[in-house]
Amino acid sequence: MKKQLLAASVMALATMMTAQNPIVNTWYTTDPAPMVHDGTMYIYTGHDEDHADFFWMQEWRVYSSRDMVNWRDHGSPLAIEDFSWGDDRAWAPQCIGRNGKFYFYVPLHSKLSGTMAIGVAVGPSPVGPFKDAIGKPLADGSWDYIDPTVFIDDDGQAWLYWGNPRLYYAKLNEDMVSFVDGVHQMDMTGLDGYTEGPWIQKRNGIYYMMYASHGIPENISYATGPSPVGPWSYQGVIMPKNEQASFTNHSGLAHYKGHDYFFYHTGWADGGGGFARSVAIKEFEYNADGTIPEMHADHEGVEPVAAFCPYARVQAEVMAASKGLKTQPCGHNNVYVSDAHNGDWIKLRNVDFGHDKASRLTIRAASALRGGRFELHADSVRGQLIAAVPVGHTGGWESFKELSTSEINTPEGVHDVYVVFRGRKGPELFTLDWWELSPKHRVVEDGGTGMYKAVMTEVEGFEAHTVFMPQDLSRFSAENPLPVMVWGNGACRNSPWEHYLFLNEIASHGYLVIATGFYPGEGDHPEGPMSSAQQQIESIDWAIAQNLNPQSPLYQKVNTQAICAAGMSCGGLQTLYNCADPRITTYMICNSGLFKNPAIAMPNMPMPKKDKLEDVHGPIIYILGGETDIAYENGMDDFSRITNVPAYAINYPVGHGGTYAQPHGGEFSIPAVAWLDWQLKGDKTAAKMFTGKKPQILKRKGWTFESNSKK
Ligand code: FUB
Repeated sequence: MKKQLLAASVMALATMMTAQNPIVNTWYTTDPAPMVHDGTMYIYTGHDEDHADFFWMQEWRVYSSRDMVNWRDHGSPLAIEDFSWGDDRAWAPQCIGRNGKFYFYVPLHSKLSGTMAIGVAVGPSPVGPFKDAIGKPLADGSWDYIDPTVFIDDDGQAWLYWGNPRLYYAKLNEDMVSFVDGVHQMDMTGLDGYTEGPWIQKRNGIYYMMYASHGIPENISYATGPSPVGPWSYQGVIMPKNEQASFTNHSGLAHYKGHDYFFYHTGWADGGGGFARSVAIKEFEYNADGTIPEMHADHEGVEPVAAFCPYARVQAEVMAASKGLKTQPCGHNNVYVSDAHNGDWIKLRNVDFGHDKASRLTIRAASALRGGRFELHADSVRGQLIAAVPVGHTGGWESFKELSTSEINTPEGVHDVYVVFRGRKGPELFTLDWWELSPKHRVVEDGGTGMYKAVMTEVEGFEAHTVFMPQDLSRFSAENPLPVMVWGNGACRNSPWEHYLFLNEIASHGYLVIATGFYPGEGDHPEGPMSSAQQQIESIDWAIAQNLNPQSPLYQKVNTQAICAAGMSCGGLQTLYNCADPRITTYMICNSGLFKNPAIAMPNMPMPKKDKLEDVHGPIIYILGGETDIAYENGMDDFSRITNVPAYAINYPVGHGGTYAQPHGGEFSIPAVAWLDWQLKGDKTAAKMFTGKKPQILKRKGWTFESNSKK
């Protein structure tokens, strides 16, 4: 018997570790209503209380995901207390956005009528904070009034539907919180077996009314029609009854990142059942004629539609699965993980470490008792240990402390990840707010072809900059310091992902290269707002500060008298915008030049006039992509105007994109390194690339060369 029990619990654990359904294991979640907003899938749910014997539900909850498998718990931004006129039964909700606000429609028991009513809350974001929008019910006075569903038709008319066992509807005014012409009863013809839980959607001009049917126990069925009010034609059962261990079922539909999903609820979480339900998801494809196929509840759930990045702060309440844990609110939209005992865990799926490494793991944890040990494992609860952090007594379950370790064993590529709580058997160990692997660094390619293998790194506290430098800084000193290049990106991107091979190559020749913009994770192209010219100035400030800071690994290793300001395309304009900075020694303008006709510039590009060139106070080189380079005319025009300093223009016929993305930055890296070696290190051999009767650049295939210097 003992053996059987053990086998059963091992099986249950194995299912928990592999199953994606139900999607939340910390609390019971019911009546899912999906909403896609701004690239994120949100699910609004009810919440069955633990150990309940009826739908004694007190609050609504919100979860979100960008990959469909790792779900963030946003806690409960709306509860019965938010409605002064309500006192019980926080049943099936739905939320929708309009004009920058979010309208959260809910059924609850009304103190005013003693029956059920429909309320509406409003908030500034999908996760609230929400407040009762009108201080009274939208519709009150009937036990039928449950389960609102809402949609906005293509003509801008919003519709609200609800009801059990009859279906009601109302047209919403543009304000979303009042009705155009009162409440109407739907003609139920074609809505065969209608019970409750309506879900309305429009697809390819067809209106779909999906609902729980023939209950209880309930199927999910649907009908279609040519208008928001029918007439409806019954289409059949989508999910048959008795398959998900809960006598109710409640469904929603959403299209996200090219996939179609069906949301429902089950009694499958630990201790689950008819009053302890949990949300599940199934992916499906519409049939060619627009009908919905029959589906069956399953434990497998859905596959990820995006990779999860482990290098941004990971909220502990983001989970693909968990064992033994709960979540707790702590202020608006802040949630932490609680109830952790020895062996409990959180799983994250499809976590992409790429080839980046982290230097530190920081966690935010608290304990009112003796704490325990935070462990991060790859692949399984006992898989490769990535890092571990001991947590001691902090004075309370919400007395959070940041704790860290620098012993990190970062795996490569894509893995599932487990946060495992370890400690004494029996007591609660510690609460966890978040964990973070930082800062990132990566050896790009083979570290570069120069004498000093380089590394690309993110620097803590130096927001929106990426640093490339030799890995072994012991080879540099006050006698042999690193010259500096500060770089602005093409299109004023706020990440050097287009140029990192080129920049890394330069660093491998013994340079400290500081690029404007966020560290580019592998395959990751951070976009965000455009960068500014000021970020290049911050790069110079940072290099100088490092040289003066005894705590910095670059202390007394930076040649602050040898600084090249450089940039590609828009980054070249940023460089020329900054050209008067007296700390700049030399300039490298790549695929760029001041606009002869500023009217055709991109918005927010710096657009100095041509007289700005008078502020250039050191040797300057234009590295252009030949006549097909969109910047060719502007760059060559700049070059022809510069007379007060040595100026060079070299062209390689590849167009505006240059060769930056080729291995080691391609052909452009050759003159770039030679220029820096000449200008910042005084290397006479390197100078030959640009000087003499036949500059060596002309011995390389494809290049043209011009100079204003007689030498
Ligand atoms: O969750 C309470 C009720 O159960 C809902 O309002 C119905 O749709 C059913 O799921």
